[in-house]
Amino acid sequence: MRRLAVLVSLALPLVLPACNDGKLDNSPPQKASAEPTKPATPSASVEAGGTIEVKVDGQGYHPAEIHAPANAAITLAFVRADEQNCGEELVFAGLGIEKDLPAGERVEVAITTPASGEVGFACGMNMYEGKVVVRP
Ligand SMILES: [Cu+2]
Repeated sequence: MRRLAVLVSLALPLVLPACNDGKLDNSPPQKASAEPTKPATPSASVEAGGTIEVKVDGQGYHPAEIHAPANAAITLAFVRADEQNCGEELVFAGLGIEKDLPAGERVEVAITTPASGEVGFACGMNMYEGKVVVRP
């Protein structure tokens, strides 16, 4: 009698392919763009006979754009908070108005708006610019 020896070779090498060469990227996607928190040119309105205060600082005039009715008497009250800016001269070139703005003082400029268009003002070097825009 012959015994059949069943040899079962378990020596089968398991070769796992090294397929995972990718690096996991779990970083969050970048936000496309931050929303602006304030408009580039802050504006404000004044009515006929009214006064609007305009602050002057190192960034220019605030507001830099003032909406007003046509043919209206309005007053702009400029307040230059400190010396840390170059707003000491104020020029309304189209109206022939020039004023000094001493720091800490309130300087009122009375104008009459035109029938349409806008009236620009600037510092003596044209670095800061503002305008009164006539409402249509
Ligand atoms: Cu200037």
